[in-house]
Amino acid sequence: MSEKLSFPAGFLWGGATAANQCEGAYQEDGRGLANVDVVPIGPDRLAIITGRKKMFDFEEGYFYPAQEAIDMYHHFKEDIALFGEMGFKTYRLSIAWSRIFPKGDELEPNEAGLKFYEDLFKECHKYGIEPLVTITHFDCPMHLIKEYGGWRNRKLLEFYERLCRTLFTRYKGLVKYWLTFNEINMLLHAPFMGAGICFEEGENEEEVKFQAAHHELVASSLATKLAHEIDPENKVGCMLAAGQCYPRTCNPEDVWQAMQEDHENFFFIDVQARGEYPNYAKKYWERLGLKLQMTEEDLSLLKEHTVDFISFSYYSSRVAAANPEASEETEGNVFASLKNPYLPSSEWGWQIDPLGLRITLNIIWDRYQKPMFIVENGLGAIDHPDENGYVEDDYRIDYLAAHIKAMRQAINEDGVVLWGYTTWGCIDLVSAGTGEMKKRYGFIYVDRDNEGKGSFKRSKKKSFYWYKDVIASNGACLGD
Ligand code: P53
Repeated sequence: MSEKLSFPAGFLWGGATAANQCEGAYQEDGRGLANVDVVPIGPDRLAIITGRKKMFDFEEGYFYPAQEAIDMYHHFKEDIALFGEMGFKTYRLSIAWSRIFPKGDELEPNEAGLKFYEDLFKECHKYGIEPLVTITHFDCPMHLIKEYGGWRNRKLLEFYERLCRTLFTRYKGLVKYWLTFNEINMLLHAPFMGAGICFEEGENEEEVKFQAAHHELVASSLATKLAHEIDPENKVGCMLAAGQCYPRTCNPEDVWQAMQEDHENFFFIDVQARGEYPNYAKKYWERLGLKLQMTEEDLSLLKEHTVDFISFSYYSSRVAAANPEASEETEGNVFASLKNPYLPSSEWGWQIDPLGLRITLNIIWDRYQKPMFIVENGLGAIDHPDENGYVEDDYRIDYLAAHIKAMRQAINEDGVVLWGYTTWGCIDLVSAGTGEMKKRYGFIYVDRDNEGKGSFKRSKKKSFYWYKDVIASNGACLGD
């Protein structure tokens, strides 16, 4: 086999999900309510996830897709068997914090919740699948939001640390790859989802967001410290919603704007990978007059406990301009961008840019020189199953093939270090952005619709067999 066509030996192929988007069973076995439960499908969703509309409990007249999601809580054995059949080497999933600590501030964990994930991890190992665990994927117990205001409050550090200690101790030997916070930079764009923050009338929103960011960053360092102490085998990563920002033109004003927007996102990873706040951030806070509370001890934790690897999601590149017109914006994404006229778009207006993945990999590698892990990538599309649930999803295969080739080039031709690749929503699940089921990413079709109807039946799509071949040939079957 030509070396150029293959991935490095031991490359971790797999798929990714998040607890709130697939588990359902939101009240089972002592689980507590979380922010992610009370975000409905429909026109109010965006205002709620961005912290502008307060919804702290279920309200009449709304549908909440996370309550049942795809009921993976009761289907996980069947689902992991299907991942095993595809040959997954790794499966990225997240822990629902409120299964482990239902309110978040208890001293003792909920055994039923711990047992659920223990069984799940054991099931993975049956098939030689290494779990890759996101400690928090946009979830925060509601009690911590109502009582403490979410991550704006320093008390969250203590609760998160307890969660981490519990997980690292209990799952020692079962899990060695950990991610501290999913898409940590999303906190700035969707603060209720990213940090359990709902803004109060008249408060300084920037100050609240960056204070919460500081708390999450210190929490991430604490987690890294603990993970290494409890088991030196543990590898801890940060997680960025990535996608290089291109300037709309070569006008230096546009280039400057694109650089500013990249800084907003790299800010988090600069801290997690390099151990200190970048000067551009300190200057920004100074200009805005933000007063952030941080201790010397916080800063030394950040310095001493940087991450082992850098993981990121990649769906698209972005475009920025100094003087954009509102009409040029792409639709349907909390992660705003201008339209790139050179690229096609998905049915949800997300632009498709495989070369952008190679560019993003190179930029991140140049910036940090730490091993990388692509933990989300994929195409959300409308599927048309036949009577057996079979979907001829060539559009999804084309998207993934092009992105896999781009990352193969980044590894084999550019020399970046990439540990693995997990496609997003390897089994159809609820969309984080819109709450829809109709926006599907999976190799496995799930019979469930936007209104909550369907049998939860799983069936294999064409891409299921395709991805199986990709993994079995370690990427070589894709050809040039
Ligand atoms: P969906 C946008 C909006 C919300 C979450 O997104 C996002 C993004 C993309 O940058 O991030 C991730 O479901 C997230 C997943 C999510 C996935 O993108 O809106 O980590 O939870 O499902 C895809 O199509």
